[in-house]
Amino acid sequence: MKSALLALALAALIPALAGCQQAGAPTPAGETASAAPETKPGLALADGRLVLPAVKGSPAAAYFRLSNSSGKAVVIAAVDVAGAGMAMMHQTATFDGRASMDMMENPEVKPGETLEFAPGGKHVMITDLPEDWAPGGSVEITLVFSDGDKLSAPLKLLAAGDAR
Ligand SMILES: [Cu+2]
Repeated sequence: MKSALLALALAALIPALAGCQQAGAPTPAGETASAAPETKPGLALADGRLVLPAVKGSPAAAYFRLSNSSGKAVVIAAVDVAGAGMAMMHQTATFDGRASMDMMENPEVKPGETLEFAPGGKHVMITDLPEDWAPGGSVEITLVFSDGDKLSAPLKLLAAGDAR
């Protein structure tokens, strides 16, 4: 009886440990991305890039183009950048000469449309970056759609001055 309980406890512990190691170890750029990328028919994420902050500890911004050649409108429900703390969709707005950021809730991409995340406009703001992220590397972004489908693609890591 006791050993059965112990075996159960161990079985529960092992996946947890494996998860920890995965999160802690610096994953070589893009390796997990190419292993099993999530795809959504008709949806393509192009020109993905993540601009590293000039100052360590500051948030980073990611940009890309999402095109929808499926026959249906899609809604982005959430976004995740592997290895980072938090990723949020923001929209930069200028009002009376002042720039501000608004949270962007569930942007929609209609059939045939391309949604562009670019400097000065829509961006994904990413906090708690791993120490070892450096220009030239690549990380994986995953978009989660309102229907539960996911799409993952690489983001090229760029230095702060290389924003475009
Ligand atoms: Cu922002």
